[in-house]
Amino acid sequence: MSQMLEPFTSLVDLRLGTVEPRRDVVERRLSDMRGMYLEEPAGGGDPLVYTVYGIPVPETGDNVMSSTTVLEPGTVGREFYMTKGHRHEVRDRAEVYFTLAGEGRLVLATDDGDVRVEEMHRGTVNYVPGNWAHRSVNVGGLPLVFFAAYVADAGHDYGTIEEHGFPVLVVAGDGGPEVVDNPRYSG
Ligand code: PAN
Ligand code: ZN
Repeated sequence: MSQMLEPFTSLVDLRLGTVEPRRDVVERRLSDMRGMYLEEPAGGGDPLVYTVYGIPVPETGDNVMSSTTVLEPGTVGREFYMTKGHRHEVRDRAEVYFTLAGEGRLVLATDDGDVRVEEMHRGTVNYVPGNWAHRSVNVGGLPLVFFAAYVADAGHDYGTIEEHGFPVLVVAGDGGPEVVDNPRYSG
């Protein structure tokens, strides 16, 4: 049996994506994404790529974990800034993404190499079924801000994506974002 929790309330800034009270903030910089882009990042510094503001609860199957993600605009080569992407450690755990600001794409893939690319913009609710690896990509010029909620015992498995990547990349094309095959994908 998990412990009884007291009800509590958090406040999300719908434009900035920050959460009050601040409990658990994780920053990912370009150096944390080493090897995930086709091209080596050019230029100096180590820019912030995204921030996750967590609303932590005990990691049990009867709780719902939630967070906001603020994904900065930018590119490495032709690839847009993106999250690392992961599968859930407990593979069948599902998740919901609700976009508050910005414009993005949600790339999803199964172990069999099935792939989907879903739209993200203010108001979209993306359902991420269990067994689909997922990564979000900022294809706009402003921060992409979304709220995520998932079964709290899901856990995050980054290793598979770090090793194999996703089957497709989202890149800047002449007429806007394009989805292209990932030449380095090894399924
Ligand atoms: C999200 C992600 C968040 C950051 O809350 O964890 O957007 O992406 P990475 O975890 O891939 O770095 C989620 O999908 N949680 O399960
Ligand atoms: Zn997830």
